[in-house]
Amino acid sequence: TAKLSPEKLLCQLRDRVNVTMIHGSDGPFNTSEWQMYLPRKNLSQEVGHFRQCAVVSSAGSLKSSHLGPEIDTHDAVLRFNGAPTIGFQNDVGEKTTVRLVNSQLVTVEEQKFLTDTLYNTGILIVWDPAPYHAEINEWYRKPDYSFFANYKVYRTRHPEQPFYILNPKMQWQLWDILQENSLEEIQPNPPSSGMLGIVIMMTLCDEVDVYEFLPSKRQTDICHYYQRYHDRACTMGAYHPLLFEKNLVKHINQGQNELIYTHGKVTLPGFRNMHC
Ligand code: NCC
Repeated sequence: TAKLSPEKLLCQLRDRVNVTMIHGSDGPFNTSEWQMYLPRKNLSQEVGHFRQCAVVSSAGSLKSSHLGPEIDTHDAVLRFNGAPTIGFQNDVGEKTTVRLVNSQLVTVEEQKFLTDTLYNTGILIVWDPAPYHAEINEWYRKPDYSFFANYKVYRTRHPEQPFYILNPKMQWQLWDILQENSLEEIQPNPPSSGMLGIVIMMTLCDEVDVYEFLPSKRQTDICHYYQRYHDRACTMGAYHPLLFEKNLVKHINQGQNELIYTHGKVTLPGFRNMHC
């Protein structure tokens, strides 16, 4: 269904999706109070750049995949929300370099973001659904979840751990490209953490292997590899335009199709290695 060639689509992603983190010099965050909480270094100053990266979805189809050792050979690994490694190393590996979490997880008490040691490894990035192409000021006054308070608490307790707030402009720049390349109208909700994480890693890495975002032969109604809960919407999408995200990723895959079936694996180029 995609309208552009894979090469053109990759260039659109590179040139139109601005992957930045909120910095102390940005809009309403340029107060002396916020300077105490936001990381001083920007993300690329913090991590430099990576050669081979892995993005590990949280899908139930990772169960019994034995992909752990392969995932751990990457220089950097990105995981999502509360996805654990302990007890699941054989299927998902044990390395966590970046963890992308949504603002609901950071805000809602029951999610235990402030106390679960799962969150204390790697670089954290939080994102929050913003109104379509809203200015940062407008979003700041009315975020989808009021995560700023817990962000500050976490930063006070773990001042050495890099913890970024994703600039909310990115989600709609990406959504516009998803919409332009789909024949149907997409629900006006931001992309999933999965899709955001893939594009974040394309900015930091030479090459990105994504696991079980496109489901393998192990596809299942089990939502997460770490829970018993069944829901097809986890794979197909309900709130997030997941199906459209997956079509787009399939279109730009540079790996063999067979590896989708066997490993749930797609390979995407990093933006720095693309010639547009
Ligand atoms: O489930 P979630 O996503 O944390 O999964 C992370 C990313 O993995 C991909 N995925 C997941 C399951 C599956 N069967 N197939 C997949 O492809 C998706 O790309 C997904 O984004 C989110 O995107 O932030 C989401 O977060 C959860 C939940 O908030 C967190 O896990 C914290 O508890 C949302 N679930 C609910 O709100 C009930 C989910 O809709 C989106």
